Amino acid sequence: MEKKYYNPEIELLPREELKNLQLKKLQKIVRKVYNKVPHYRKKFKELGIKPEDLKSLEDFKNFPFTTKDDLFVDYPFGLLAEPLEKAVRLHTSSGTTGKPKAIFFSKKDIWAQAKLIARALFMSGATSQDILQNSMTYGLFTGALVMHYGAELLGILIIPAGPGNTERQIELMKTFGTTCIHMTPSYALYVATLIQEKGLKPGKDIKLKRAYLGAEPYSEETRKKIEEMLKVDVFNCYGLSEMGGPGVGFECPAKRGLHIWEDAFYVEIVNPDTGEPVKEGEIGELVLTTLDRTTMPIIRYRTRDLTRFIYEPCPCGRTHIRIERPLGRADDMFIVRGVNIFPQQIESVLMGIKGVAQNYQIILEGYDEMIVKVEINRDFFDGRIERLLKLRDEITEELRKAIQVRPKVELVEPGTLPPSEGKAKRVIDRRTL
Ligand code: DLL
Repeated sequence: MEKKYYNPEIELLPREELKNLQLKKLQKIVRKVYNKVPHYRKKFKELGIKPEDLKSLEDFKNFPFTTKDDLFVDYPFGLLAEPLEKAVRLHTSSGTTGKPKAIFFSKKDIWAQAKLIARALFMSGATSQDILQNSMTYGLFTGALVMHYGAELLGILIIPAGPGNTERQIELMKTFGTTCIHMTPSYALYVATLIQEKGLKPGKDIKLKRAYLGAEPYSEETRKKIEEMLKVDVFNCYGLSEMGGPGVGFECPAKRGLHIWEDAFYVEIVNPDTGEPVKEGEIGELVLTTLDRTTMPIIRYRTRDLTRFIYEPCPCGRTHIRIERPLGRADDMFIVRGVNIFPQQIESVLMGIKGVAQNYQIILEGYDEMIVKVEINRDFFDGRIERLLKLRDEITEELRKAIQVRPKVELVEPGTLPPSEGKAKRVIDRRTL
């Protein structure tokens, strides 16, 4: 019989047993950070809490959060729970301001994360017969290397292409018969457009089967667009450097939410303002705890990412909880004329409109003016102005319905806006407010 699960004992573990396992691991990790990390000990003391107070999972909500700021206390080694010599790799993640977050991995941490990735790739249907072109950035960013190790562990042939040089990317795909790609969704849209423009036929000239897309938020409409353009199955992959990089959450073939590997992460969703758990099914901030990390365990990390739990059992049979595709970070939200807007809302409208190409940009300027620049398909520039005006009106109206603000929409030719090879910068705020 065909093996459906990479690690059935864990992936199908009944929830009660999964929770028991989590409690045991949490008790260990809480003891470890209390004993080994002065900053955590101080935080525990401030709340008057001790590791022994963790008797049930319910008790865990009384333990302190870790925020981004905590990562900068006694920077860069302050949160290490083991001597530095145990660490074998450093990854960083550049925040919006100043110093990058520094995350250290021991050998054990590297292979633990690789196993989670191998499990996730297997879940998507990948096997050692696949060829994965890894077009995330190699280097301090976790995106490429962490995926690389996981794919190798599964026996996949990796093409460590890195991002950019799209002509070469396509040549690699053609020459070596790439079956899977790993990149950001914004870059995938760009690559797909170039493939189309070259007149290459997906399925014939390019033999892609799956695209693992993550590292930034994207909408269901974008997924569909990429799936149609490249004739692939797109799997959403979520992660963050603080939790080891990609592979924290991953879609299964049901493609309805991302499973979080709960044997490796304890997951909560809280109200971003109060820090209290949200009501069942409500959107809130994802809070994650590493259960297996040795060198730099992090408890109750406030990711700033907004999502909600999906509680229904998954048709794939896995018992690990699913989250809705992350909406973006609370920080990604911007306010125009008093309305809270996420870039993903705009993307979702644009990518659902026929005629819209792959790239767009949101510019905020003057006194709360919002301009949406949209690249549209080349065949619209055939001199028929009324067609262009109609499309512009349609986009404006659809956006107004979705976000309650009427933006100024500017249509531009494909290739006008800066292409994204990694995480796209969608919003440019030049307001003088
Ligand atoms: O982006 C890790 C990663 C690499 C994930 C490759 C997936 C694939 P950071 O640079 O630390 O790490 O950025 C993490 O990016 O908190 C989210 O806000 C956002 N993000 C990552 N994946 C997704 C996704 C990597 N699938 C931050 N959907 C996270 C929405 C995502 N947002």
